[in-house]
Order: sequence, then C-alpha cells, then structure tokens
Amino acid sequence: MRCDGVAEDCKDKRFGPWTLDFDEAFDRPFDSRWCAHRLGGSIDDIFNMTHHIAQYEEMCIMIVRVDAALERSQMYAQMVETGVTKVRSDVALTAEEQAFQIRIDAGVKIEAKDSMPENYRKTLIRQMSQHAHSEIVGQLPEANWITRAPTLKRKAILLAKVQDEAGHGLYLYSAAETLNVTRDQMTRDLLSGKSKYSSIFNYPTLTWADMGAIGWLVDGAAIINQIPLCRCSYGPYARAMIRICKEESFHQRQGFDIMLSLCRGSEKQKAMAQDALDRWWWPSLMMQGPPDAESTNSAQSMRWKIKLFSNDELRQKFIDQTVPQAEFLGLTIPDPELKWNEERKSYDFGPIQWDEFYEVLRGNGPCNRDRMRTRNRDHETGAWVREAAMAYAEKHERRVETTAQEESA
Ligand code: FAQ
Repeated sequence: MRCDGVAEDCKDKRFGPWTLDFDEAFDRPFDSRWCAHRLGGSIDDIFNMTHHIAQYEEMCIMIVRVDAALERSQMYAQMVETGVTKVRSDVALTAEEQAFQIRIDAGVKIEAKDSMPENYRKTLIRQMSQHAHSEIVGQLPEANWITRAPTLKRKAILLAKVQDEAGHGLYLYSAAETLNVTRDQMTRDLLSGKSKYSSIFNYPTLTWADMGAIGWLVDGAAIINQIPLCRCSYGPYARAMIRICKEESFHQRQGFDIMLSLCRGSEKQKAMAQDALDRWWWPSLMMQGPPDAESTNSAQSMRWKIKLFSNDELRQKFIDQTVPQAEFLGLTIPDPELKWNEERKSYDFGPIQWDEFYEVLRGNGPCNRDRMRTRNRDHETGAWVREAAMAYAEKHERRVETTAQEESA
C-alpha cells in the first residue's frame, strides 16, 4: 500500500511531497537513514518530524520491541500465580497441552487445522469475535457525522474510513470462522447482548471534533493494541491484523489531521477540539482493558502468546505516545496528575474511574442501549441483502453444476 501526501501542515516546511510504501516499511525495523532517504530530508530532520511519520515510526519501533518482548515473555511461561488468574504449571498440563505449549514457546504459528487445546480455541473465539463486533459497532458513532461533515473532502474521507472499519470486521469474522464457529453464531451473540464489544463505542459523538478525537485517540489506542497482535500465535488472526493495522494507521492520522485543522482555526474551533479531548481521553485509556491485577484473561492469553503485552503496558505506551502529540496540538490532557517521570522514562498519570468502565460493560454506558437497538434494526432491515446474496450463490452453484453436467454429457 502506498501513500502520497504533501506535508502542508508539517512543523518543518522542508518536508515537501512525500510517499511511504507501507508494505516496505512494515518489513523493516525503524531506520532513520532509510526514512531520511524516503522522505527527502537529513537524518537530523527525521527527529524533528511531526505527525506525518509519527505513526509509521511507532509501527516500526513497536515491531522491534515486540521481537524483544517475545523473548521476554518466556518469563510468563514460568508464571503460576498472577494474583488474580491461575495459570497451570507445566507439570499440571496434559502431554498434549505440554506439546502445544512447547510449540507456542518456540514461536510456531498455530494454524486452523492444527490441534489446539479447547480453551485456546475458545479464548481466541471470544477475543476475535469481540474484536470483530467492535469494528462493526464502531462504525456507528462516526457514521453519525457522515452527512454533517464540514467539506466534501472530509465527507469522502470519513465515508472511506467507516467502510474500512466494516472491512476489518469482515476479515476478523472470517479469521474467527477458521476456529469452527459460524459468522451467524457470532452475529447472534452480538445482537442478543451475549458477546461484548469495545466499551469506547458506547460514548456519544456530539461535535465534528469528535471525529478528530476518535481517529487520533481511539484508532491510536487500537493500533497500540493491534500491532502486537500481528505477531500473535494464531496465524489467521495475526495475518488479518497486518492489513488492519496498515489501515488503522491512516485512520489515526486523519483524526490527528482534523484536530490539527481545528487547533489552527478559530478560538471556537480550538475549544471544540479541547472539549473532544476532554471527553474522549479517559474512555480511550479504558479501551486497553481493566488494570492487570483485575484482568481475568491476561495471564493465560499471554502464556499462549495471544496477547504479547499486558493491558497496563499497552495503556502506558499509548499515554507516552499521545502526550507529545497533544502538546504539538496545543491541547491540554485533562489529567492534573499527568507528569513525566524521568526515572521510568514514562508519564505518571491520575487514577482511572474503573467504576465507569464496569458500568459501561454492564450495559449502562451513555449509548449502550442505543447502539444495540441500531445494530439490531440494521440487521433486520438488511435481511433482504443476505437473502439476495444467498439466492445469487444458489443460482451460481446451479449454473456451475449444469455446465459441468453438460460438459460431461
Ligand atoms: N471493552 O481479562 P481482560 C477499534 C472485558 S477495535 C469491553 O483484560 P482480555 C477499531 C474482556 O472482554 C477495539 N470489554 O480481557 C476502531 C473481559 O471480559 P470477558 C477493540 C472489555 O480479552 C476504531 C473482561 O473485560 N479491540 O477500536 C474491554 O484479555 C475506531 C476482563 O478483561 C480489540 O478488541 C473493553 N475495552 O483483554 C473501530 C483488540 N476491555 O470476555 C471503529 C483485541 C476488557 O472475559 C472506529 N482484544 N474487556 O467476558 C484485546 O486485545 C483484548 O481482548 C483486550 C481485553 C485488551 C481488549
């Protein structure tokens, strides 16, 4: 995938038109010399670059870190008691489970037809279907603004982004289907409320600035979580995530671009951007899941390398990446306790309102009921599309059969 652009709103005007080849970028660790060459600046310039490559750098750096973490994660394989969830020690595993764990520890990708412990399969179905549902329900808050986008260009971009999210849902449902669950079943579980989707999509989009905040913060948090998933142990999930991450990276940048335009606009526009940041900041931090001490699935998922980083590690990473971006925009993160910690080389931050998160998970967020009502309504009104697709598939199959019979006659 190639991307061309003009660094019109770059801090450093020396960066003229640029082109990035994300396929190429993905295959290599971060290399400032290569970046300088690709972007036509000097190596020193690379470090002065603003958001145009921030996400790209982030991707490359994370890939390198994931490699390191893969080695580091051996220590989770030793873990028996995490404080909340018990992970069985090697001796408590059956011979098949031990053999499976050895393959995982060796970094072997598990494929659909490989034998796997039933709980590994169930954990993947749970996480992947929740992930797919998040992409599908995640279209609703932004779709709300397609008809009210301020310019034709913004409308086209938003429309394309929302379509991308639908596509991500489809890749993920397809990847989950390799685990012997049907898409119909996963859809039924979403519509009945049995299956979860990300808490973040239960918040309302009140102004156009929310489109900026969602792209910048929500897609930004999603990427931090999803880049490591490109290296997760289940092959079909990992491969689906590679393409998704490439697209999410553009989504994040388009959100940042909206915020930048607002922040460089009138006082009123900048106030809109600040208001959106104020409302989306804390819910974005909650996206990475409960604190490690309360995360029921993390220990086992990390042992199986479905998750490569803990919820708290990803949250910290998101904060460390986003604070400088907020500073560049001239916006204030709504956290009086946010402070750089020189010793940890990370930001300290204030307490997260976990009660609010659990209320949203219980179905009591600002938009839970509305989202489920809309999703159910859309599923019903879309029945004719599914019926037409089925009728076409049957007709096509009959034609193929008839042609085959005619040819053999
Ligand atoms: N919302 O034990 P853990 C996107 C549940 S995609 C709701 O830590 P786990 C793209 C969790 O399911 C965003 N529920 O769980 C986009 C579990 O309940 P369960 C979605 C949550 O699985 C952008 C319980 O709490 N991304 O945004 C949440 O190890 C813009 C205990 O938690 C993914 O799904 C939450 N935030 O870790 C689209 C990525 N957090 O199932 C449109 C893949 C936790 O036992 C517009 N998923 N819970 O009943 C993951 O990486 C993991 O599932 C975590 C949670 C990290 C989300």
